[in-house]
Amino acid sequence: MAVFHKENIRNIALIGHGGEGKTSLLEAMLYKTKAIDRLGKVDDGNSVSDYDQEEIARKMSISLSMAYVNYKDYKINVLDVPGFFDFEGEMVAALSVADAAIVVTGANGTVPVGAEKALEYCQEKGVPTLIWVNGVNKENSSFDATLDAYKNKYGSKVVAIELPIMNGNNLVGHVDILEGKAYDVNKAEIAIPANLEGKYQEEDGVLLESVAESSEELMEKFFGGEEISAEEKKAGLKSLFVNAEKFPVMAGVAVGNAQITGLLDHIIDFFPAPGESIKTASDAGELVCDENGKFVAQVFKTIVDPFVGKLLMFKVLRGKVSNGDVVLNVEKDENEKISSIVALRGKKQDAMDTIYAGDMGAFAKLNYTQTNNTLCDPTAVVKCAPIEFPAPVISFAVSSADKNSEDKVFAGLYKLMDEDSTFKLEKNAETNEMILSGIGEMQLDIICKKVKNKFNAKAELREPRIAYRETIRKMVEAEGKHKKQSGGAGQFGQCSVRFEPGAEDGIFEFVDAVVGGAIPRQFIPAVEKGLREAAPKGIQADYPVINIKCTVFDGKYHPVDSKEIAFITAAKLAFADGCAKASPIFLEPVMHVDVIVPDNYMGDVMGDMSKRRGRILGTNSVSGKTVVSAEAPQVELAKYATDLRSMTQGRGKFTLAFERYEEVPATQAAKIIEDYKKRLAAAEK
Ligand SMILES: Nc1nc2c(ncn2[C@@H]2O[C@H](COP(=O)(O)OP(=O)(O)OP(=O)(O)O)[C@@H](O)[C@H]2O)c(=O)[nH]1
Ligand SMILES: [Mg+2]
Repeated sequence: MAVFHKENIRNIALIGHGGEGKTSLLEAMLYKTKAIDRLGKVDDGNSVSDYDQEEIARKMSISLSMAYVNYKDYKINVLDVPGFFDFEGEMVAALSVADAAIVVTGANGTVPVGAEKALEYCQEKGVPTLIWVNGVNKENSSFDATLDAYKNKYGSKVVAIELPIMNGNNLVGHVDILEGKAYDVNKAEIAIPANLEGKYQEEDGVLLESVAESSEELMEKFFGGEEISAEEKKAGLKSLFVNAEKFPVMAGVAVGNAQITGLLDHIIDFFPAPGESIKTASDAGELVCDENGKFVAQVFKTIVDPFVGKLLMFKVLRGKVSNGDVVLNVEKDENEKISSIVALRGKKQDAMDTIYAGDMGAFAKLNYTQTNNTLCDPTAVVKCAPIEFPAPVISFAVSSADKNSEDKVFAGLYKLMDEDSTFKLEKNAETNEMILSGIGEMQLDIICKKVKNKFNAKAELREPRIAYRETIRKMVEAEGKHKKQSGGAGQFGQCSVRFEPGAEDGIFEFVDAVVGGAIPRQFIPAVEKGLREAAPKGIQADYPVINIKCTVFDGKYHPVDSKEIAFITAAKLAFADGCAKASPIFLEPVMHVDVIVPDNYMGDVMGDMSKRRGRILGTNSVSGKTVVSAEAPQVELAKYATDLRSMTQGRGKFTLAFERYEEVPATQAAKIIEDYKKRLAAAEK
């Protein structure tokens, strides 16, 4: 394959709301540049970038995929990002390496939430973003209404650079506002259609005003009424675009006789080359994209294939890498020998010898490397700033449907974790459950499907158990007596214990107040041991008892039959009897929640919190959004990620942190006991 240097490389991410045509647009780019000889369709399951079994089944992207497009003398690396909210991590990964983004948006006159979130993220990170109004051939579509919707939301940041020329539902050409010319679909110049003249003048005015902002010189020309040439317009808008100050808007069609050539041209002449827009941070400061420097690359995505092994997508940030090189994995502190570099087109791999700074590819056959690792020249160690993936917000307990394939389920899940940095698998030591956490229910469901497809084992999800605690509210005294005299040596131990709320360490306190040898000294530790063993096993259910003080103050013994084990058992009996009478209660974990929503959702969020037994602590305004701070029981927040998403159409975010334990109300306590009995019954079966 031809070798590409940074001037001739463009790295772009296709992002936006789900189902607006990102994957189709990439397919069209490949088709129009003759990389493929027929235009695949997402719906037919034969597109280049939606190749995974689950993507084909669901007719949607679920994982970031990469394909290079050769156009003129350029290599355009396109990252096709899934739009559905659960896969936000894929967008974060793509935008950590892309030098620009294209928000693909339908032509139905609205700004969908996915596009809004994508633009917000790009603005936050300073990623140059073009808006591609897709599917102008669809019934009832309107480019003008869509442009207006974006202008209403983003004001003068939005600048049309092309107008589609429609004949009914057919796209037959476009007006290039930068050049002030019109072209048909074969790029032959035509007159600007009379019905578009007015619109063209209007948008050209917006464009000129925008361009004037790019330099003093153009500003003077603009106000002086002097003509600004097409070249000046292009250069001015390019610098505003590259600085993420303006969103140029174009339109087209990604299916059928796809119309996207204008986009390809703009990608090569308008979009930033690597290093021109996004700066790469590292522990040694900014990394300058220079192929003569020492090698540094960052791995931004891993694909796991049970047969082929792992494929690691990377971007070379400095220097170059060739087969045969030995590089250092900085995070793992291990050397890796590079032996298989490929360029990807969906699942298709094209072997490469060398990749230069600014370009992307994938490594196969590495031993230690994972997503978010830096690979570098061992003589110039530097660590890239890590990609900050979104933290998990929803959890389920995961188990194997079939007891015999438990190992396979967990091994599969651990392997898939390489592929998706936004889910975690952890054992909850307290409830003894394996907890699978992620961004949304669909993501976790798909992970389980992948375990089935790729590792042939069935994983099951259920709501996780809450780590309740138990305690007592009253002081009581109780007696425990253990006596056994059937055959052989007997056993005898008896103790009187006072149980009361409160413990020095907040968990368990033991006091020996036995006088006069009612229990001989050597058996006091046995009493303590019995009580300490009983406490973690619960009172009304099987949750650990905390904040309890146990004072042994009396007892009886037998000179022959008293043994350690007899006092341990007696103490346990005293514990069960005493605590049951001491007004036992359950305690539940209460979480601190910060919910970040656009202002107009504040009321809904607060109302909903009170239905969850939540307490509002306050509200705050942060960069145009409201932060609602509240406390609510963990059990009421189990599916908050899903509920908040539907309450805010996906615009809300939240963080959770454990705050403290609090008493469970009686109705809730009854449920806990019922659940415990069910578990007991199930365990007996
Ligand atoms: N008429 C028309 N349909 C289109 C166009 N582009 C895409 N579609 C259809 O829209 C649907 C969704 O297209 P995709 O390419 O899968 O959209 P996506 O943005 O990749 O979706 P996600 O990956 O799920 O976010 C498919 O049925 C496409 O055939 C277009 O330009 N015109
Ligand atoms: Mg897609």
